[in-house]
Amino acid sequence: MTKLIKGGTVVSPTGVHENDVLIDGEKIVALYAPGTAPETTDTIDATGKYVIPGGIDAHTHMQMPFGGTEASDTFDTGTRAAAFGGTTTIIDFAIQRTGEIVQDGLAAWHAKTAGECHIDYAFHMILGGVTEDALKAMDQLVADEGVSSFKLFMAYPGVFYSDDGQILRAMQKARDNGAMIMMHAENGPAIDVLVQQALARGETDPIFHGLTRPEALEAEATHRAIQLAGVAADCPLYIVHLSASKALEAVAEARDAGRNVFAETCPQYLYLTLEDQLGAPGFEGAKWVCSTPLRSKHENHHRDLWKGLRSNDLSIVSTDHCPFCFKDQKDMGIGDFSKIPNGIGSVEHRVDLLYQGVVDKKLSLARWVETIATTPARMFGLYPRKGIIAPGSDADIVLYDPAGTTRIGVDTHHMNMDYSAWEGYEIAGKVDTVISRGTVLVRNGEYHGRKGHGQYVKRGLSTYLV
Ligand code: DUC
Ligand code: ZN
Ligand code: ZN
Repeated sequence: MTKLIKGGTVVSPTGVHENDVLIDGEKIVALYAPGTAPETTDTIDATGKYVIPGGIDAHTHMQMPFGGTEASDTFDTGTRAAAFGGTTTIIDFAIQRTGEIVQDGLAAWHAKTAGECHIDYAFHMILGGVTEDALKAMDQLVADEGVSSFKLFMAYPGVFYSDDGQILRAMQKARDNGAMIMMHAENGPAIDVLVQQALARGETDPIFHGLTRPEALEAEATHRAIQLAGVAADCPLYIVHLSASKALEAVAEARDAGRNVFAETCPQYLYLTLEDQLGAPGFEGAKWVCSTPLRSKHENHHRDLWKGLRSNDLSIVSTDHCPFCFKDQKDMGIGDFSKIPNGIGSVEHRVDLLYQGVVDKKLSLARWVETIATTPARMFGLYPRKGIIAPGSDADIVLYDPAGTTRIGVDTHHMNMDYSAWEGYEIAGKVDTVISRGTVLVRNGEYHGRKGHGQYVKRGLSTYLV
């Protein structure tokens, strides 16, 4: 069964071209100069639209157990919402809890996802305990399971935390088997001291979540992670959810030195602030409690992060989608900010929020596509199957309408959340059509996809290393 996407403007990391795209079954088979494609009965008119590779969100936490509750999007609701927003692949984090066998943690994520996803999915593995067995399991996951990246935490002592010795051992293992170490870079033990001191002073409002996680403790941990990866013979290192200028400086310095050090940021760190959101009156700020935290508008974080995206010191924009409802979840922290479950939900809005950066002349079209689709695929071993519009690649394609408008709000979003962290945002652009492996999931705002369409994708090693 062939399908022709006709009359659109194909955007790739190398630029913008007028091309018609021929799909056969689940694959892209050819690109044609306008008017030169063979006749097909099934044609999608893309006149006036950008034709881009389906978005890849490399950092999600669907139904993640956290902070005494569970992230409110299931794999069903979260991947459907992702599809509405132009994302056709997620990489979610399977979890090995401390004391648990790594493979059991992975099996639990396969059980949660089987038959539930609307779009394709892959896994990173969170290591909650770097033991001899866990180190051996890293080899097995890379060789057999299609899991080629492992997340460690310098934060959350007593939950996911790894000390420097454990981190170094995991990095040495990754250096040997080719995997990527992903790092939550915040100095958890120091943060915990600040949290206890704040609570003892009666500082319980959500804004103190941000004030007890200062930039210096993100920058310090980022720097330390980079040094440890250097000791592990330049083990590939990827800093997740980077939020602060000084952490970015540490990444930029390593990259200038030619190191295999990479970082992502998330939309919340590009648009939202400590004062305006986390500092909202009363308990309202809980909606924006996430870690790393939102940063001060009186510093230059937004400016620096957009610049980092242009210069490729920030390679990817992921969401760290970890939604909690306000009622019965976020409100667990009334009177004690440290009990607010950490996380923001944005999986539906990443493609739009980054397109707004194109409209605002902060990113080129090519860089938009690169940061939301192509580099995630290359970084995490999905390329060229995904992340590019090219013959042989999966037909994961989004038609994006630059003349459209997207209004974000709880009444219209598809995520399982009782509020929107982006309420009232209006984007000068709109997802028009979403295609996953040749199947139309979204067209003209209507949903044609189904639970179970999404398949597990085994990943190879990163093809982004220097
Ligand atoms: N940060 C969050 O905001 N939520 C889940 C875990 C994390 O590191
Ligand atoms: Zn994290
Ligand atoms: Zn996360």
